[in-house]
Amino acid sequence: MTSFIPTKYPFGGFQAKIEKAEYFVFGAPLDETGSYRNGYKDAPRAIRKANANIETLNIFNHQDIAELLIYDAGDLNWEKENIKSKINTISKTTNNILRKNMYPIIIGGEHSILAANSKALPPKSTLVVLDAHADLRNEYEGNAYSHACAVKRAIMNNEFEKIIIFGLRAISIEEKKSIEALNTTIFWAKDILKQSISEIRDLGIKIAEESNAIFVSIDLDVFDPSVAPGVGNPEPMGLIPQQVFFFLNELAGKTIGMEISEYIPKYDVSEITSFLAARAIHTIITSHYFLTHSA
Ligand SMILES: [Mn+2]
Repeated sequence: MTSFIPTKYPFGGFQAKIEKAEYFVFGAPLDETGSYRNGYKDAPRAIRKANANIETLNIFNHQDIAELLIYDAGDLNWEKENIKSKINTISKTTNNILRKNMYPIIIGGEHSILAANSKALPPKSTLVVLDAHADLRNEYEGNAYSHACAVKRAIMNNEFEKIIIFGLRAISIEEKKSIEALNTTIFWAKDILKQSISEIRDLGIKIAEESNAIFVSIDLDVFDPSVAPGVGNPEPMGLIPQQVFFFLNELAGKTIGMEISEYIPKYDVSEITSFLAARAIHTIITSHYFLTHSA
């Protein structure tokens, strides 16, 4: 039986009745395999707190989050579980949410939550990963569930129609070689940085048109460390919020769920990263609602 630690700040600010909810939020404070820093377990609380202090309208379409029926269960309560069992718990929870026709929003935790969520998704969906890193290692420091293996696990766990990595800029030689063999489309940060916002927006539109069901996996290190310092493995030459938000806003209508990961509050500066994370979730789900509920 999955249990949750309830939250004081339900995402969106208005806790819907679970029977009526269309969006289901839960925190997955996975904090096990950090290869450089740790402290991911404190992220869901900090992101919810930031969310409670941002304006409720989406600037792209003026959708108010107050109209969305969101149930926030709180954080998974799993003190005594090992990593494999935690991954299973996340996977089962996300799968249950999808089976009840709700939209899962998973607040990590480290990026290894993708190993869980990828297992829960319907086959032939499109996985859009926003990440500075490829996360394509088979195992890292002896652990197949390491955050450095998140995308590799996703590929092994499900039959995706397509896998897209957006904002990539840090990769090992082995990962580079393996990309060619995998059904993966890369949008390198160096190329995105040369594009105009309207070109990036058009790319989002094209991906949405070519996909039936998209799951979005945001590793916050896709952003430049100057705008998102509170992450596990900062990597320079990253994206700025405009480049990511115009892209995500176009994808949102086709999304069936999302996760956000790799935030570490103790390395943040002035809560920059938690407010960015809160706004990223807010933008995707309000745009999803706007695009799927307004005829
Ligand atoms: Mn990363």
